[in-house]
Amino acid sequence: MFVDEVTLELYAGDGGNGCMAFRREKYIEMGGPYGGNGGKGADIIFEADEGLNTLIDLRYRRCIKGDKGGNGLGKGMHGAKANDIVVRVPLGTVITDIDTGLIVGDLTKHKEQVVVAKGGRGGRGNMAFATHSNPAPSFCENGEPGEMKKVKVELKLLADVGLVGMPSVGKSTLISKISASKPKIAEYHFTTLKPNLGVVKASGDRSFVVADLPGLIKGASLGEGLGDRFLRHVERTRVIAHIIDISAFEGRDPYEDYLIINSELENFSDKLTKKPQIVIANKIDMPGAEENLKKFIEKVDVPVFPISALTVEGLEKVINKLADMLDTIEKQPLYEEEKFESHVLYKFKEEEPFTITYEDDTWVIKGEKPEKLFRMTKFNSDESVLRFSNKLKSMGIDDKLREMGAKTGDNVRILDFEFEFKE
Ligand SMILES: Nc1nc2c(ncn2[C@@H]2O[C@H](COP(=O)(O)OP(=O)(O)OP(=O)(O)O)[C@@H](O)[C@H]2O)c(=O)[nH]1
Ligand SMILES: [Mg+2]
Repeated sequence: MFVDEVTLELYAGDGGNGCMAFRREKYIEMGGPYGGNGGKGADIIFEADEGLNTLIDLRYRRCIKGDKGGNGLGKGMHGAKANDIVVRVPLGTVITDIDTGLIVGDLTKHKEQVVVAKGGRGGRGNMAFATHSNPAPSFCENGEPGEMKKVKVELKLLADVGLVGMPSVGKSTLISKISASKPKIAEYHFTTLKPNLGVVKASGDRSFVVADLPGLIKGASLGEGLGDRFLRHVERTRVIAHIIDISAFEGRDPYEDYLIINSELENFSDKLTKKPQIVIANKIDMPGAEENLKKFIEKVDVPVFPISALTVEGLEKVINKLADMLDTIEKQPLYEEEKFESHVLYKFKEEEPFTITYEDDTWVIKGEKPEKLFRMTKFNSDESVLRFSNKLKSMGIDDKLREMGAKTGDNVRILDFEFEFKE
C-alpha cells in the first residue's frame, strides 16, 4: 500500500518534577537545600530517511507519546533526560500543524531532522531556588508539560518532471524506457495505482527525476477514477510533461483529452497551471497518428513532441528538451509563502499572554503562561503558594483584575484551582 498522508497526535514528554530535600548529614548542621532538578521530557523529532518511500509505518499509529523526564532526587541528584523519539519518514515529507495551518517541517535531505513537538523542561528542585535572601527554600517546581500537537504528515515526492495524462496513454511505458524504473504496463485503465520515480540521464552528463503518476480522467478533481490526490506530487515538480495518446486508438479526441486534463490541473491548484508544460504526443507509430498530430498542433500553442514509447522514436529529443528546460528553471523554494532558514521552525501564535473573564461570580484566568505556571507549581508549602501569587502579580494579572473591578474576597480560578483575591 502506498500511503502519502496521515494525521497524528503528538505528545512530547513532560519534564520530570523537581525535588525538595534538605541535606542531613552527621556533623553538618543546617545542610541546606539538596533537591535536584527534574530531567527534560522527550522531544518528538521527525527525520528523513532515504530508505523509506511511503508513510505506511505511521498509518496505524495515530498518536505518538514521548516519555516524561526523570524526577529530581535528594542529595542534589538531577532526574534523567528522557530519550527523544525519532520518527523516520521518506524524503519529501511535509509536516503541517493542523491548528495553525503552519508548515513546521519540510524534510528533503537524508538524515535531516526537525523537532516537531518539544519536550517540557524539568522542574527545578529547591537547591536551584536558593538565594541570599532565601538560602533554604522549601519549595520546588513540577516539570513543564510537553508540547501537544496535531499534525498532518504528507509525502510530496521530489521529482523534476511529472508525467500526467489520461489512463493508458503510455506514461508508464515512457518511464520504463527512459529510466531504470519498471512499473506495471497493461492495456487496461488505471494500471498504475501509485507514483513511480525514475532517474533519467540526458546529454552533457545531466540527469533528472521523473514521476510517473496514476492516470487522470474527467472529474478527477471531484474524485472520479483514482481522483486527483496524486497531483500533490506534481505541485513540487518543475515541469509538467503532459502525455496524450495521439493515435486516438481508444476513440477519444486527443485535443479534448488535452483540455480535460488541463482543467483538472487547474481545479487542483493554480500552482499547476503556472508550471511550464510540454505536450508529449505518444503512440505516433500507430496508423492515423500523423494526421491527428497535424490537427492537434494547429490547435495548441505549447511545444508538442511526437514520440513512440514503444519503438523509442523521438525519446532522445524529449529527454534533452526536458533537461534544457530544467537548466533554465531554478530550483524554487518549495514554499514561497513559508521560507524557513534552519531545520527547526517554531512559530508561536501572537496572543495575549492571558485572558480574564467573569463567569458565575468567579474571575476565570486563561492563557498558556498562567496555566503552565499552575501546572508547574507544587502547592505543598506556603512558600510555593506565595511564589505562585508573586508570579501571577509579575505577569500583570493582579493589576488587570483590579482594573476589571475585582475586590478582596472575590473568587479567582485557573484551570481547577480556586483562590481568593486579596488587595
Ligand atoms: N502502439 C503503442 N502502444 C503503446 C505506446 N506506449 C504505450 N503503449 C501501450 O499502451 C498501453 C498502456 O500503457 P501504459 O504505459 O500502461 O499506460 P499508462 O499511461 O501508464 O496507463 P495508466 O497507468 O493506466 O494510467 C499498453 O498496452 C502499452 O503497451 C506506444 O508508443 N505505441
Ligand atoms: Mg501507468
